[in-house]
Amino acid sequence: MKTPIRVAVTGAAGQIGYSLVFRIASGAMFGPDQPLILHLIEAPIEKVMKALEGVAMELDDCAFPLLKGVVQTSDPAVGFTDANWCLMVGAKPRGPGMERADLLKDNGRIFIAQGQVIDAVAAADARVVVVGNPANTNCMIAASQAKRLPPECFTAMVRLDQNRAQTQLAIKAGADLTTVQNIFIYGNHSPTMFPAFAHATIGGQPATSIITDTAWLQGPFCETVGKRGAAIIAARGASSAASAANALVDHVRSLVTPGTIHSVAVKSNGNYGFDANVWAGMPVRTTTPGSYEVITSYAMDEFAKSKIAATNKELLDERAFVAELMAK
Ligand code: NAX
Repeated sequence: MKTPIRVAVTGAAGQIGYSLVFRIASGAMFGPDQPLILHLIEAPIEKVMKALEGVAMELDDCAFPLLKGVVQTSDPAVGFTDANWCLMVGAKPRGPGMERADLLKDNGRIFIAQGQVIDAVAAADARVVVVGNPANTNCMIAASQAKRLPPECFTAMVRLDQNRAQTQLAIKAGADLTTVQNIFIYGNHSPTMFPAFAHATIGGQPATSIITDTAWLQGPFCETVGKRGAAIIAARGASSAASAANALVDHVRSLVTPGTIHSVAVKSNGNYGFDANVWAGMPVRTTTPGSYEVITSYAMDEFAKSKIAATNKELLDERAFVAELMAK
């Protein structure tokens, strides 16, 4: 029997949390032979902590063989202690009339504080994954506070966007989903993201040789993927939750499975024309469990370059909003 790993989840009583923690405890994220201890972290609000207690009770009631313990806390210093994986889902939602700049700053404060705590108390091999929006910028903010953990340990999730893009290509081509490969997301987790269809394959053939409607690829395809979150809200009256939790399972599962190539938002280091210091979606290959190398070999045509320039600009604008916060 392997030693249990510690998996911290913020916002564990929220929508995504409620879909996520049961999948983790079942073994979907780390595999059927990896026992784990869940650290459920929530905001220090009585009603929310009560709801978290209910989540923990339901985890008990599932009798998951791999689940070796559950910590419930509103104190990040307790929740992140010795955590091998820090899954940062909790964030403040955008309220009515709230400006994007205010959302960036409010969430920035959460990610500054939690980034500092993670750096101080998490396990030596800790990996941090940010889901709470604006995910790329929150990830950059958390990483900016780390003195011990290198920036490569901090990733943000664009896997939901990759999954959405894969499905849209399969539907358009009338092909089985599993035959669609190499569709990667570049840039921000926002409507400016770029699903690079020119590199995708369907049944081993270039996707563009099967879907020859370039106008559809450049227009409705990119828009549908970019605005899918809003479409889900319009239909469901609530934001994507089960699919977001599923994407986080995929993100981490791919990161612990050497050889997997998948979309992750990472510190750009100047790759693909992104500013060196923003966290941007791009393809990575998992090398050893929890580590990866960026795949830098994909060539970009003029259309792709213009899409990347737009999403890079948005990331730079977001960084400008929070620069003061990070400097403190
Ligand atoms: P909910 O509002 O249902 O849940 C968020 C939870 O976070 C709440 O229970 C809240 O109490 C908790 N929380 C707030 N501040 C906290 C703090 N300082 N420490 C610990 N917990 C805290 O939102 P949900 O639908 O679960 O979405 C969570 C986040 O994911 C949001 O920011 C959302 O925008 C973002 N998303 C990101 C996606 C992505 O692909 N990167 C897609 C789905 C989702 O929209």
